[in-house]
Amino acid sequence: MNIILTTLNAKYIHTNLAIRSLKAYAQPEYEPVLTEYTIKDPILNIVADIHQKKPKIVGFSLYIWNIEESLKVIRTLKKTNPDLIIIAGGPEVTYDYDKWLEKVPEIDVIVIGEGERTFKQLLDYYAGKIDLTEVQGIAYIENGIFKATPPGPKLDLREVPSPFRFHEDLPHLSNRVTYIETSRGCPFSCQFCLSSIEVGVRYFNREAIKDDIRYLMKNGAKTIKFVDRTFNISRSYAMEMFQFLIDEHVPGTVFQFEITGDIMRPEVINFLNENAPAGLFRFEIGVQSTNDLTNELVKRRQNFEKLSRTVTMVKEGGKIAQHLDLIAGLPEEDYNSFRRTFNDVFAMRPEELQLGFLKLLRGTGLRIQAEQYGYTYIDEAPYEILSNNVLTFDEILQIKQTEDVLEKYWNDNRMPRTIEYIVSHVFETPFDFFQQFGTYWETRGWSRIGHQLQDLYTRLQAFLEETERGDMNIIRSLMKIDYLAHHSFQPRHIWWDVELDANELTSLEQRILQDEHYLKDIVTPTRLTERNIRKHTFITPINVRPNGDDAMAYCMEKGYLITFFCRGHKPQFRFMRESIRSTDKIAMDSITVR
Ligand code: B12
Ligand code: SF4
Repeated sequence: MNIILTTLNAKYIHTNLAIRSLKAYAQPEYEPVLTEYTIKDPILNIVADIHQKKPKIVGFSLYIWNIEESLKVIRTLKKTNPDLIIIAGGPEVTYDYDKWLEKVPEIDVIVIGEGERTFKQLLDYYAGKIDLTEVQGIAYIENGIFKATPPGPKLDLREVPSPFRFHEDLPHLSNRVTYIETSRGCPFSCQFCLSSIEVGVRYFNREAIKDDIRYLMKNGAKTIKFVDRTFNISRSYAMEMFQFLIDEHVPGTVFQFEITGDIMRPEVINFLNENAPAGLFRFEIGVQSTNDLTNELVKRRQNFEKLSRTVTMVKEGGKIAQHLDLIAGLPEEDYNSFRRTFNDVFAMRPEELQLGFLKLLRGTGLRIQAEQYGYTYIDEAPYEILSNNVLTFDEILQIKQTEDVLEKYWNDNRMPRTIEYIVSHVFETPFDFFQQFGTYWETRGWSRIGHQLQDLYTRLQAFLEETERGDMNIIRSLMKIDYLAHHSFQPRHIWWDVELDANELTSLEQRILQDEHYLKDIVTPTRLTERNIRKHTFITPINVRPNGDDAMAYCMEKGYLITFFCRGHKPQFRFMRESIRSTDKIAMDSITVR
């Protein structure tokens, strides 16, 4: 029996864990062939590829990001072979399955919820071993009548075989994300989330997971993401895993986790701060909203104070990158409340902050309560909201405009000093900066085009100059430092006009040569020659004097920023006073590059 398990991933780097788990469970009796595409692939290419494999059964793994494209594939595929059996599974069809069956007659059967055992039972049915009514947890239409069978008991996950031992996966481990689960279910009940529906948390076999991780690392996996809904529900379990990963990780591997911030104990963070190698772990923390009423309405119990403590401690530890998520459009969170949420969270200066817009997922409590909160939303996936009783579509668009600049100017860490200055000294709040700049950005169509690094600088400068915001003497100086900090060599392009003529430059270089201490501690054994100075330094006037090791500290003073580039090192900075006399030492303050 020729069986295919397939899906359309959101992007090439993603992989689908479900089809691997289904295959592992179906073996050894059945040998489904795994084949993955992306939502960007042309429909006909996908159809042709599947068709040429001559399957009898094709199972589709369906999610919010692929349902629309997958349905096109399913419809076309069935036209090429009406006898083909199409099985659909995944969170997107687990709810409203009666509507899906009615809407898409090309689907023969839908598997509801957890799929491993049910899928194997279905294969048994198609192999003639059992009756269809014996298959647990499916929905189908028979002679025009809708039928659904009751689900079986939840799987004992400790006995589920490993989904990671397929040879065909090995070549891709290093360049794609490997998803791994150590538990299923979530004890919380956030009404916008599908994971709130399943009751209880079940764990996989710990030792088997450790073996899987060893195997994945040995075979080149670089990014391993745990899909557990909140990895740290059980402290002892999380600690055991962290310890294992610290002890046995292969350098270069990154492990990502979804963490619940407020239940993370300080001793766990202290442990990580002391023991985890920098860059080994990355935490994703859903904050969603800091509005108490909103959290109460969506049944999300969250202690923002404790969450802030976690984020701050992790940040101070400097070992673990954090990504914080917000959702705009939750009940009773109007524009001003969202602005507050944003600012509350931005105050922690997370490395990455992402705005999401509420999606009314099939099966969730909020979708059922949509009318009560006056939600309007897109009928098709991803069911994003357009408005509710406290937020208009215009306001949603205004919030959306912050997304692109937040991504480029904060999350990408292109100009930390400049943005820090702007959000704390120029605009009333960080949200106001990102929002107003975002609107300016959007109006000029910049969200639809690519940008070189220097464009980001000229665009920010244009915005601030045009809107007459901030002291450009300071801002331009900070921008110069940020720009140069992003280079490993003398920049080919600068975004500002050259301000020094050849004579001035030469005399500054001569001045540097006079200072015997200069460069010595920057790099040895570089000889102090005119040629070397010209080759390795970049000199530009600035109006602020950076202060020592604190990347964000500076004082107002006119002078020159001397940037020294040396292969294999981050650029080194020195500040030279404008009024320097031949006997003065060049200020040796360095600037830490974040
Ligand atoms: C990995 C992941 C992603 C990846 C996508 C990876 C990819 N392949 O492309 C990324 C990061 C891109 C992503 C993004 C989003 N995601 Co996401 N994501 C997940 C996550 C964390 C893991 C999925 C997984 O592998 N689970 C483990 C497998 C084994 O479980 P499973 O998927 O449920 O599969 C079982 C059954 O469903 C069934 N089954 C599944 N497929 C099939 C197929 C057949 C034939 C059969 C028989 C059975 C079957 O059997 C499986 C085994 O029991 C889940 C949460 C979670 N832990 O499940 C959310 C989740 C799938 N995401 C969700 C959402 C809402 C989103 C976003 C919209 C969030 C946002 N930003 O607003 C975006 C959308 C992206 C887009 N471009 O539009 C929702 C799903 C809603 C839905 N109806 O699909 C989930 C469930 C989170 C939640 N709790 O609400 N996501
Ligand atoms: S949002 Fe997070 S904590 Fe809330 S139910 Fe979903 S997975 Fe659980």
